[in-house]
Amino acid sequence: MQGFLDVLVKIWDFFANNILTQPAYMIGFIVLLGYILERKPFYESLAGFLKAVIGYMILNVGSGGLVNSFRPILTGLKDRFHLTATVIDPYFGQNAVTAGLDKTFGRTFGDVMLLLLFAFIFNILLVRFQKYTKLRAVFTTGNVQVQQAATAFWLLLFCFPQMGRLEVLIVMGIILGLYWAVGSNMTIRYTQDLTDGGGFAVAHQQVFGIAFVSWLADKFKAHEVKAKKKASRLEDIELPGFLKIFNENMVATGILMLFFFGIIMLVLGKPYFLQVFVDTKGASGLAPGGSFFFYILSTSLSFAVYLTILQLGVRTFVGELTESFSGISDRLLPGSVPGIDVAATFAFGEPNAVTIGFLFGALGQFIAIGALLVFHSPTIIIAGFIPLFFDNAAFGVFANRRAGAKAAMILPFFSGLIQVFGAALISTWVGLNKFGGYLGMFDWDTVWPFFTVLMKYLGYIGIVVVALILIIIPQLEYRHDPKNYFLMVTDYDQYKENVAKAKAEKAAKAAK
Ligand code: ASC
Repeated sequence: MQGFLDVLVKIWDFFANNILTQPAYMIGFIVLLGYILERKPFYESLAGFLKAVIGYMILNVGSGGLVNSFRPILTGLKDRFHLTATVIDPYFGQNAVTAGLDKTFGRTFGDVMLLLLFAFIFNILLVRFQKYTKLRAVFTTGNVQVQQAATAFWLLLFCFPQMGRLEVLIVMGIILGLYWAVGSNMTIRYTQDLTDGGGFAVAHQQVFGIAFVSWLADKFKAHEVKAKKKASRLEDIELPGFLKIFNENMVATGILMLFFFGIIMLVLGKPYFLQVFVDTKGASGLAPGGSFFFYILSTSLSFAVYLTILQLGVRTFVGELTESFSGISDRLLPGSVPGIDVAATFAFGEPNAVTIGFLFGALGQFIAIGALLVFHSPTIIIAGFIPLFFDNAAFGVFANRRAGAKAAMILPFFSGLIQVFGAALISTWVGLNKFGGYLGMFDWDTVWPFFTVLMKYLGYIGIVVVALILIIIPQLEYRHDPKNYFLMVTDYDQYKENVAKAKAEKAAKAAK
C-alpha cells in the first residue's frame, strides 16, 4: 500500500512540476488533445503540439526578458536608498509566503501545490456543469496559479489560523477554483471583442480588473458620445510634424522607455550598475570600462525588442490553440474556452496602448509611493515590474479598444494608485510585508483584500458570503444577455451579427 502511494506521489510531483505549472506544456498538451479529439492525423497533431509549445516558449523569452531586465532596475531603488520595503511582484510574493508559512502558521509549502490541484479540478467541474453554473473558462496559466494558491493559502490561514489541513484545502480549493472560473469567465466578452473571436479568455492576476476597466471604459465612451466628443483610439490619432515618428510602435516604445528607464538608471548611477556586474558575476550590469550611456541605451531599447518577441510568440501559439480547442469544446467541455496568459492580449489591438498603459500605471504607482513616503506609512512599497507592466498594459489595451486614448491613460493611472495603496494595506494587515514581498497584482490589491475582510470579520459565514458572491456573478452576466451568452464562444460570427442587429435597432429607435 505504502509503495503504491509513493508511486502516486511521484507521478503527481512529476505532473505538477513539468506540466501543471508550466503553461508552455499545458497549452501544448491541450492542443495535442484537441487535435486528437478532432481525429486529425497524428503527425498533424504533433506538429500543432510543437508549434504551441515553441510559440509559448517564445512568449516566455519575451516576458522573461522584460522581467529580468527591468525588475532589477526598479528594485534597485530599494537598495540604493536603503529602504526597508515590500516589493510588489508575484515571485517576491511567493518567496514571502514560503519564508513565512512555517514561522507564522507552522505549515509547509507542499500543501500549496495540493491546493492548486484541488482548485484546478474544481474549475473544470464548474465548467462541465455550466448548465447550472454558467461558467465557460478554464484557467490554464500554471505559473501564476502557484503564486495565487500560495497567497490565497496565506490569506485563509490569516483569517482561520486554527483551521485543519484538510479543511483549508477544501475551503480554499472551492474559493480559488471559483475565482479562477468566475474571473476568467468575466473577461470572455471583452477578450472576444478585442481579438475578434480569438476563442480564449484571460487567465491571469487582473481578471476582475479587466472586466472592471472594460466596464468603466464603456461608461466613459457613453459619456463622451453623449457630450458629442469624439473618443479617438490611439491608432486613429494623427500626430503632427516630428511627432509622427511615435506612430511607429517600436520607435515610440524605444523613445519612451529611454526616457523612463534612462531617468531611473541615472538616479541609480553608474557605480550601482558596476556593482551589479560584480554581484551577478557578469550576468548583468555594466562591465568595467563600458560606456554608461550606451548601457542605458541598449537596456532601454531592449524593451521594444522583448515586446516584439513576446507578440511573435503569442501569434505563434494562439492560432493553434483556437483551432484545436474545438476538439475539446465539442467533446469534453462544451461551450468552453481556455483561459490563458494576459500577455496574449498584447498581440491584439493597438501596440502603443501597451506602452501607454504601462507608463500611466507607472505614473500612478510613483505618485502613490511618494504619498506613502510623505505620510510615513509603516509599509513602503517598491514598484515591481510585473504588476506595473502586465496589469496596466492590459488595461491600456482594453480601455483603448473600448473607449480610446484618454481612457487608456486615465484608467491605468488609477490602477497604479490602487495597486500601491491596496498592496500596502493588505500586506501590512496580513503580515506579509515582514517577509519583503507581496503578490501585488490588481485583483490581489482589490478583490482578495475584500474577500479577506469578509472572512476575517464574519468568520465561517464570511466564507459562505464570498462563495455566494462568486457564484452569483456569472448568473447575473447570463441574465444580462441569455441569447448571446453562450453564442459568443460557440459561434462568434453569429454572435457578432446579433450584436450588430441589436445595435442598429436601438439606434433606429433612438432616431424616431
Ligand atoms: C505574472 C507572472 C509572470 C508574468 C507572466 C506574463 O504574473 O508571475 O511570470 O506575469 O505570466 O507573461
